[in-house]
Amino acid sequence: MKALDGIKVLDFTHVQSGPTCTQLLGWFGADVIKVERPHVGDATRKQLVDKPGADSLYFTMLNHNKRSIELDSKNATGKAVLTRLIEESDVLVENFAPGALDRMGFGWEAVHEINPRLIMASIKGFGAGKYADCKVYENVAQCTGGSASTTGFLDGPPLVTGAQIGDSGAGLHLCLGIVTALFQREKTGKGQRVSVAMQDAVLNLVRVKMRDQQRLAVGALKEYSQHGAGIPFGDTTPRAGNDSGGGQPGKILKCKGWEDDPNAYTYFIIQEAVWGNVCDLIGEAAWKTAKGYATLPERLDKLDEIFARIEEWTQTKTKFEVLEACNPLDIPVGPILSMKELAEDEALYATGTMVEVDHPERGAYLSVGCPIKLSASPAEVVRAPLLGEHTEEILRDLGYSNEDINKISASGAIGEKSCV
Ligand code: CAO
Repeated sequence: MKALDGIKVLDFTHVQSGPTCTQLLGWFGADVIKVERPHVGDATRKQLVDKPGADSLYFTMLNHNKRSIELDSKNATGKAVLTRLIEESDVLVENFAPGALDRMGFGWEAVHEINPRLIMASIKGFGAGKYADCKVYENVAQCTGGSASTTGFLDGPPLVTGAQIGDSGAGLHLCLGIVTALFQREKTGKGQRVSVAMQDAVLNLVRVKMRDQQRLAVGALKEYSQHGAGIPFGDTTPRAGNDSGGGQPGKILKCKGWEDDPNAYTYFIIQEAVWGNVCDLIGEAAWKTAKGYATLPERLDKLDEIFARIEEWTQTKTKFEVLEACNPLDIPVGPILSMKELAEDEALYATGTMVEVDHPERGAYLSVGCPIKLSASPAEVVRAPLLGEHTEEILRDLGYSNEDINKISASGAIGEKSCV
């Protein structure tokens, strides 16, 4: 048994943000039915193609544990089938451009009337307001949600991050909203709307930078190395490079081999509780008691000098030797792991965080499995569906006969399918 066994999800999502959400629901055990335009499908099926003719990794890695139905939701017969699907579903998830669902005739009022128990969950780029009509992609959300302005180095331009906080971040937020709405429905029997704006999701994830925005009003952000460098702060949270910016100063430092290996670096945190251990490790025992170094507030204007000294030490070790030396001393460090190293990390396969999946068109490929581990509902990764692979099966589940399916096919609503 899986946590969401018996929950039917009508998956009207595409690209990355929505599919991330419905993939999670599938991993938790929901029956996720992905509705795709006949012959076309989710655009990502044919984006970044690495094997001609096969669905791309872009698509397959975001659409595990789903069934696919080809259905034209603008065709009259297709609309009738969609109405049947809505009647049978618990959740409808979509991330179309603003207004697209209304133009199809399946806006909130319409679906709520068809099935008052249905939870309708949507991702848009922005919430209500002046930008509500905009189409939005990942980096637009990172820029408009405050992340880009606070990422990068002080003397460089704003920077987007590789973590897909706009798309996958919005998908995660939406998933939590859906499960919460399902929980509330247990008590009320009623569905509701769940909405997540990508801008809001990003802003939530850079909440600490809004904290710093307010602290600026009362003076310098002393945990930023900018303070020690004597560079004045302006009126907005600055880019802080690799500073932690939190209560425990940290920085990315070079390790042995950095000249040739772009990832021979470690993150190094000088946690207050183990300051003495850090001093002993790098051969600066005098700093433990020296005026200007002994306590964190005294040290804040010397972070660059202190990290430069620690880096002299880290450069004598590989990033893994740094970890081995620091871990027993409770000094938190993080080797910079490349995608290649992660793809080869056996421990991640043992927990199911990395998986190898077989696919009829692609053969075996690697994917990231479910990062949320439920002890009584372990996720098993099932390959992504081919376009329309389950059209007939889903129509039969709805009670349609061979004759019905032939008629639906003849209407053009599901592409060419014939049943004898
Ligand atoms: N049958 C018939 N028509 C269908 C269909 C189906 N099964 N599925 C989709 N369509 C139609 C839609 O109704 C829409 O038609 P109209 O514009 O005529 O109403 C059309 O396909 C295109 O949908 P779209 O506008 O959502 O797609 P797009 O490629 O133009 O825009 C995106 C993509 C992502 C920018 C936009 O969907 C969006 O802003 N979504 C919300 C924010 C979001 O999730 N962004 C993250 C994307 S990942 O980086």
